[in-house]
Amino acid sequence: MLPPPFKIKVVEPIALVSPAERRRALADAGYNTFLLRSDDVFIDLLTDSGTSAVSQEQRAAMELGDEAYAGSRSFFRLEAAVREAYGYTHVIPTHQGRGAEHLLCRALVEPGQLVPSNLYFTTSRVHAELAGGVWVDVAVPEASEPESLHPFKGNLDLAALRAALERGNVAFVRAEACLNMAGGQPFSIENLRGVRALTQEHGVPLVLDATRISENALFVKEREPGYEDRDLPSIIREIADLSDGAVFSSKKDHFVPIGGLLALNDDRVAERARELVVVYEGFPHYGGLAGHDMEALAQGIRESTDERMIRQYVGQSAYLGGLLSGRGVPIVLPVGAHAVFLDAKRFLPHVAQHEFPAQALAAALYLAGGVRSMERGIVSGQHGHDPYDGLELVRLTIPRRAYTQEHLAYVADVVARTYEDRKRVPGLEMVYEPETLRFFQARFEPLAAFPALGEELRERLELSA
Ligand code: P70
Repeated sequence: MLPPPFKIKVVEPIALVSPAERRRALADAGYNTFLLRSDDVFIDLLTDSGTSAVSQEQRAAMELGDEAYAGSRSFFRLEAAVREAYGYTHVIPTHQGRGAEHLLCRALVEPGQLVPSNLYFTTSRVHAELAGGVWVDVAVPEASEPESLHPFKGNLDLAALRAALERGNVAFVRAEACLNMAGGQPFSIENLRGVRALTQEHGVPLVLDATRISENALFVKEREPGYEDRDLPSIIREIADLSDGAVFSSKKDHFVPIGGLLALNDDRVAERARELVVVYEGFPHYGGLAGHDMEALAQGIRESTDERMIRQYVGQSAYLGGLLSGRGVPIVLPVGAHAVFLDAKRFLPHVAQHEFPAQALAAALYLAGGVRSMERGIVSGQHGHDPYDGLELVRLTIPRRAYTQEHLAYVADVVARTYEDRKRVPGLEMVYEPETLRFFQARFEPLAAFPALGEELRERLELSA
């Protein structure tokens, strides 16, 4: 693996608090890693959202922020950057991805209409449903099979999509790049072409969740015949050109701490979205963002099409995944874009799904080594009273340009040690359940005492040092 195409100029101190403090912090957080304070976290792999390092070019661009309420120069520079990278006609900035999802769903979804998509993303689905829509999962079955080596688990199942379109009353079709809930898995361009043909046949808009489009394009280059010699920007553009619009959470591929975009080609839908943005986000020339945020975002978009940058990032997930597979830890394969996903059903087979195995495993990893990860199982996935028997994953998400190989090697040690002691990790009971997006703020209690993973790991790491 080549070294990263950047070096470090500004650093942020981090520290591993003692095992006793971690125990207390975890109990105070109700065994939910979302509720930990970052001061109590050593390696923070909760999310790749808003956690990347910004570049010197982004910092410099921020000085040029034009904070005019209307007609801001920064907006026009952002619009130009979006058009150059993706080609969409209309660009509406929002405070983050869910702001764009909200506007899109309010503009496109009528009560009772269907929204077919590859799996689901939590906020995307909530916004479709709040607008009265009905979410329809049209992912290929391999998306939910952690052991399947299918190279494009982000594909949509064309037969299932056709059936949904033939039922009629479809608001829009959503295709998510590097499908988050399946492990960061790409779709192929061949599949997207098939989706495009079907949506055109039925006159239904195709909207990308393009949050992780750059990594998807890199996987296409590596895995799809005919793309090996193409440059990354042209593959990104080809993907965007197959759609009618896109939502972006710019907190990922665009290397900014805050920001999102709704990009559209249809004049009428864009007009509706602009009517809504002034109600929910701000004037269309800034959405929910400051002028300096838009400058950082415009520059981040340019960096996000740099193949060396994306290759280094995807390489970090592959590196961590390789260390873990090598030590027998069950992970989702192939390793995806932005994270390594542990398969909690195989990691903790003694914990039944109603005892929240992924939540329990995330808690155990924090105790073992101050590593913060995110539950992506029944706590995130169960919706209302619908039964959930889907994936039970723990996501070790890699912030962009933020951690070194040494950090990742330490994470692999923590996970591998926890795996050795897995039989002693208890299940959990949920003691507080919020009504929507419960995973963010739910609280738990352990069904038995957690083993002293941290104390033992420290001894062993010190011994081996
Ligand atoms: C994550 C983050 C955000 C996201 C996404 C896709 C494919 C839209 C959004 C929303 C943050 C997150 C959000 C909800 C639950 C857990 C974590 N994903 N589409 O960590 O964008 O956060 O900017 O509103 O991945 O995966 P935003």
